[in-house]
Amino acid sequence: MEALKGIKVLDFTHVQSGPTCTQLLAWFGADVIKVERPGSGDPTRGQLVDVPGADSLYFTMLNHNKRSLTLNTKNETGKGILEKLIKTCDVLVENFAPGAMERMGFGWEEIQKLNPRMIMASVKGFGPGPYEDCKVYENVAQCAGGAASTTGFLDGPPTVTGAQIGDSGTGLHLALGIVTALYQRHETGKGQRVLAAMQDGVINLCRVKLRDQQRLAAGPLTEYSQYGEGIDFGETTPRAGNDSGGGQPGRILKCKGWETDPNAYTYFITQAAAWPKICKAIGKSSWVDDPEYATPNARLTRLNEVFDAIESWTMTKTKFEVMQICNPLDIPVGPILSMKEISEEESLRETGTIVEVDHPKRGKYLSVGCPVKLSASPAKVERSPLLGEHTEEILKGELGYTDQELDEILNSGAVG
Ligand code: CAO
Repeated sequence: MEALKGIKVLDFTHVQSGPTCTQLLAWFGADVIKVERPGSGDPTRGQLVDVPGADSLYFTMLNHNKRSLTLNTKNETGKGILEKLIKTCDVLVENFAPGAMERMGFGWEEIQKLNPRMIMASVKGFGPGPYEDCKVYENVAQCAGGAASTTGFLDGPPTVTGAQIGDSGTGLHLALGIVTALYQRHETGKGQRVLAAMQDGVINLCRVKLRDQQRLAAGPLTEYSQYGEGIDFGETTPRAGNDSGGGQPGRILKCKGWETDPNAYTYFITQAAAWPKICKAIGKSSWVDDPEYATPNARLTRLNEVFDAIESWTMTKTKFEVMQICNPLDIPVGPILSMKEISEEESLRETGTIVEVDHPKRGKYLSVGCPVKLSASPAKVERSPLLGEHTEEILKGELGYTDQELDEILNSGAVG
């Protein structure tokens, strides 16, 4: 039994943020009907194309387990079909530019009138305020949400991260809002609006950086490397390079092969409790009781020396050997895994986090499966739909149009 079986989602999402959300709902068992513009569909179908004539990986990896309905929602017949769909679905998800749903004639007021139980969920770049009308993309959200100003090295420019925290991160937030609203609907019988602004989602993920902003009032942030290096703090949370955010000094260190392999590195945390074991492992047993090194406070001004010593040791081992040696000793380390290594990792295939999917036009490709595992609702990853693949099935099966009505709809240009 799938957890969201019976829930119908009218999916007006495109690009990345919204599709991430509806893909999760689909994996949890919801029937997700992706509404796409006739002829072109979600613009990502044709972006970053690697197999000519086939939907791109950008699209296929974000739209598993959905059905595709082509519908021109600005055409009169199309509007009528959309009204019917709104009446039969539980959730409408959209990430259009601000005001697009209203311009289409389907703002929250109209949707409530058509279906008071409908949950209308939106991703927007910003919440209400000076920027609410702006169109926003991933890196804009990373910048406006505080991630870029706190990422990178102190002597370098603000930096964006490879993790799509603005798009996929906001999609995750929205999915939680939707299932929460569905839960509340059991009590109230009514739908509600759910808004996840990309700026807000990124700020939420940067929570510890706002923590540090406030801690500055009480003095320098001693766990940041710049403290040990004698560099003054300014008025705002600085970029911390690869420092660990939890108050335990950590860095990325070279491992065997670093000269030729850009990912032959390990993360290494000098967690206080593990200090004696770290010293013994790297051949510096004398540091265990030496008052110059024995306590976290004593080490703060010596972190460069400490990490240099650890690195001299990690450079003699592969990143996996470092893991094998340190894990049993409870020394927190982690290999820097490349995307190639992740795609080839057997254990990730076994858990369904990395899955191989077959597609009629592009053949087999790798995708990321559902990252949240429900014991009673396992997610089976199915390929993304071709454009309009389920149009007829939905119009006849869900909305009850006859063959003759279907012909009229086709002739009207509302679908196709
Ligand atoms: N039938 C008829 N019209 C349709 C349609 C359909 N099936 N689907 C979309 N359209 C229309 C919309 O109604 C809109 O028309 P108007 O401009 O006349 O209102 C038009 O297509 C364009 O939609 P859009 O505004 O969403 O697209 P855009 O390329 O201008 O902007 C984006 C893209 C992503 C910047 C914008 O949608 C946005 O800011 N979304 C919110 C934030 C977000 O999710 N960003 C992340 C995107 S991933 O990096």
